[in-house]
Amino acid sequence: MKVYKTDEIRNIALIGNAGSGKTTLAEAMLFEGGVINRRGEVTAKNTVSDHNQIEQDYGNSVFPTLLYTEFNGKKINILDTPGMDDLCGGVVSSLYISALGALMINATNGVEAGTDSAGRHAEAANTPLVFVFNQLDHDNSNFEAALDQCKTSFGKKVTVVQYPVDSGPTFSSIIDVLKMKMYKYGPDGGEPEILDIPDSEMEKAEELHNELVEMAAENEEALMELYFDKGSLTEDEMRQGMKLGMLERDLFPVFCTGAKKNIGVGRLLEFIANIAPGPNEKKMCPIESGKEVKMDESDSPSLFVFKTAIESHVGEITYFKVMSGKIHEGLDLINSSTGNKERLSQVFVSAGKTREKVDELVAGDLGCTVKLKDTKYNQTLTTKEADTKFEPIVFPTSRHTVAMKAENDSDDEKVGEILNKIKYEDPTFVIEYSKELKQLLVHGQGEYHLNILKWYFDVIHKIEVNYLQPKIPYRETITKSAQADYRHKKQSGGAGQFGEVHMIIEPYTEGSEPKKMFKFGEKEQKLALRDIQEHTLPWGGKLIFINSIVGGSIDARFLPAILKGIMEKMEEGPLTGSYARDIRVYIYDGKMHPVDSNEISFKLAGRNAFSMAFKNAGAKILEPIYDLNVWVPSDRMGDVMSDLQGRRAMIMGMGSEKGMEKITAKVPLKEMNKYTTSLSSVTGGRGVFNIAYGEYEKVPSDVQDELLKAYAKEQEEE
Ligand SMILES: Nc1nc2c(ncn2[C@@H]2O[C@H](COP(=O)(O)OP(=O)(O)O)[C@@H](O)[C@H]2O)c(=O)[nH]1
Ligand SMILES: [Mg+2]
Repeated sequence: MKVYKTDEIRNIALIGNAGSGKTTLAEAMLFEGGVINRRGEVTAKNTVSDHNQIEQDYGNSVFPTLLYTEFNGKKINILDTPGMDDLCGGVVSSLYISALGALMINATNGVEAGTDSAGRHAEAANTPLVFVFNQLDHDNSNFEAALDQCKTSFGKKVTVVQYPVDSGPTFSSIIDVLKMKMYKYGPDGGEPEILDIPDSEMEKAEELHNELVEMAAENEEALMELYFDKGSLTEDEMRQGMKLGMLERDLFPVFCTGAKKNIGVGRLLEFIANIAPGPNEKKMCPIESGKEVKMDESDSPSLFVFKTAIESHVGEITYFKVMSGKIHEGLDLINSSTGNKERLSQVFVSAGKTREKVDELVAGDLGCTVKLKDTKYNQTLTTKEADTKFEPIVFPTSRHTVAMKAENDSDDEKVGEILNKIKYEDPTFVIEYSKELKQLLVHGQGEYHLNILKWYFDVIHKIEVNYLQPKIPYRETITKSAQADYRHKKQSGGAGQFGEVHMIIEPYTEGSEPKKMFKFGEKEQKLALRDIQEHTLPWGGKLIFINSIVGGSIDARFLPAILKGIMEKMEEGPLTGSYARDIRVYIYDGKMHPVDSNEISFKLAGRNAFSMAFKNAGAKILEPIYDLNVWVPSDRMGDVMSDLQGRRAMIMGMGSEKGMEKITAKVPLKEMNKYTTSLSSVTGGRGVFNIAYGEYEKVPSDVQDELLKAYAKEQEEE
């Protein structure tokens, strides 16, 4: 393959709802560019893009696949992405490295769940878009209705460049209002006849042409003036204006295809090759540290890894974008995250599962390599001198968590190893062993996402694994002050043990001051504040430990042991065994024995005094509350709200955002089980949400009673 220069490269991500035709379009693009000479079909499981067994089993793309085609002297790198929002990791990374997203619309269905989410990811990545209306050959396709929906969701930036003359089963002709020509395709698509626009369409075509010219002129004053002077723009001026508009994301041009029949694909490629922004025209990915490099072949080489995949017989394949300079086989670079050396033993371009070795790749191009020692997605390879490190892609936080358990305990270790590999293939899986819950937690994007994970265990590794509901990390705290004394004494046989501790505990809140006087019934207790230690607890919250001992009733050397005893009890809270938090403890008196007092004795005395005081201090169970944002179509607001009310949600706000209603709420984690599925079912798949830990709050008393009962039962059984 010839070496393509930076301005001869285009990187596009195909995005949109599952089933809109991305994989089919990618296939036709490769065919049009002569990279393949026969088009495969998704249903026949023989497309270049959906080459993984899991994709063929599911009949759907699961990973982003890197492909390329060559057209009009340009190399067009294509990232075919999955449409299910559960698999959005691949969409996010593809949009990050592309200068253009092609948002596919199924003209039968209009704006779908995956259209909304793909649009949102493109916005977050600041990636320009074209809209590709596909499936125009369907009986029920309705270009106008789908276009209206897109304008409602994405605004009037959505501007027609093409519209179909005859959508439906006889679909064969497209009017192009940029070229002001009609493209007429034969039954096998491919090369069209380029005809004059028929009189019957002229008025509509001219109107749309003028709209397009206006949109193109809008982004540059000079063009706007020309347009007012002449009343039109030349093709070159149009190109310049459209490119600017696209780069600003002020113009989303609309194209028409019938991907399965290869209709409109060549013309779309021509537009991408001639007008769409190149890699050096979109703003460079920001750097975190090191030298600021330019997307130019003359600069020092650097590359950014956006995907790692494991393929049988090959091992790990590392996909990257050349960010600066040029790279070739045998080049030694360093990984700027780890400082380790890596050699590019081979450099490939990639078309699905086939790879072709190339001599050189220059800034802006996408490719892959194999046999790197230890370089994963989001890392930069660069020269030692430049030490450039690009900012990582920020993947969406998880929305669904399960606890994973091998059916046979003997498989536990293997399960851990497999998960550790899979998490590098799909960055949106987050694996965590919770010591607190004693569960292996897998965080993902939704139930579908986690079902895909299970497929690996069932089909590839043949290990039976089960998904369990994750336990809730409750906390315990107190709501009022209490006092307790405890004497630990053991004087039978051998060395004796003796320690006595008097303590007061009270609730701690951020910023509150310790007190010098407490009153329990008639009894007043005055306190000296001799030494105040603030301990930030590993599980959140604080323990304030105050030495209020006067007159040497306990030696200072025993205080660490008392603290240790309290900490032990806080790790295993007195109510339900959950971590305790936000408590202030005053140790104000006690007794020692000249011979028998030792650290063990004071640890036990501290622990038991704390436990006794805790139970008299209005102890409460706390539960984690999450901050939830939900976006729903307005006609589904009622259903979504009543579902939230059933989940003990506290609604914090409501508002409109991009044609959707946005609800913000606080919801207990306990009630968020399977929210992905229920939101999807009440909103016909269009509702989306994100969720993040907020704070701990006291549980309502009925929930506390339930938890206490459950804990008592558990203790009995043990
Ligand atoms: N009739 C028709 N079917 C299409 C068209 N494009 C794709 N398909 C079919 O729609 C289904 C989904 O296509 P696919 O490319 O997998 O969609 P993706 O999920 O967006 O990648 C497949 O069965 C395709 O053969 C089209 O333009 N017309
Ligand atoms: Mg696909």
